[in-house]
Amino acid sequence: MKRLEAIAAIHGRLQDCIVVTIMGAVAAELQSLGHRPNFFYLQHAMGLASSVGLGIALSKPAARVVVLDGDGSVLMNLGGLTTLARYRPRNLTHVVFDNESLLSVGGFPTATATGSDIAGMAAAAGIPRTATVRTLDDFTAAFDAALAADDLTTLVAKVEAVGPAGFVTDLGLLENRFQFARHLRGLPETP
Ligand SMILES: Cc1ncc(C[n+]2csc(CCOP(=O)(O)OP(=O)(O)O)c2C)c(N)n1
Repeated sequence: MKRLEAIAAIHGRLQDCIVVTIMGAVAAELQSLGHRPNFFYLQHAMGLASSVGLGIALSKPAARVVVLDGDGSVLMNLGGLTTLARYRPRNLTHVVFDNESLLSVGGFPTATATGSDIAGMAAAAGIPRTATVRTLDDFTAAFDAALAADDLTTLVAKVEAVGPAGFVTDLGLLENRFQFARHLRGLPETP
């Protein structure tokens, strides 16, 4: 499965969610499929997309929050999994695209290439719903099930280590930051 195909398969569903991505390849791929004011690309702060998603999910319980993460990023902030489990926001779906690689900085292998199991670590941290999927059909079914389940989910999608040719887009960091903040301010705080 290619990550771009996986994001394309759920892009329609993301219109109605708050979406936070990590930097680099994922951010550029999502933007290439169509940017929305409800999409925020967390540039540079590697490992903290799930933490930003957690804060938004807790402060906007009526919103459905989706984090698009990477294996290298999750491995840099494993404590983030325990914090997610501790607060258990039922409106948060944490997708980890596991390409077993730090693709955005040259493709060095991560520990998942030698067997470390992110879904297993998420389950051990106390995240109630976890799964690992390897095909596009399984990914879309598991993603839809996560949205429908209304509980905290970490969904690991094993994907090929391929990405876009470049990661720089014409959406400036500050433009994205202010647009996204305006979007959040317009959302209700209670369900
Ligand atoms: C604290 C910190 N260290 C290093 C980097 C450089 N960096 C940017 S993207 C990236 C790799 C991210 O890997 P992963 O989450 O697996 O996503 P992928 O690039 O494979 O899509 C690295 C190391 C950074 N942005 N921040």
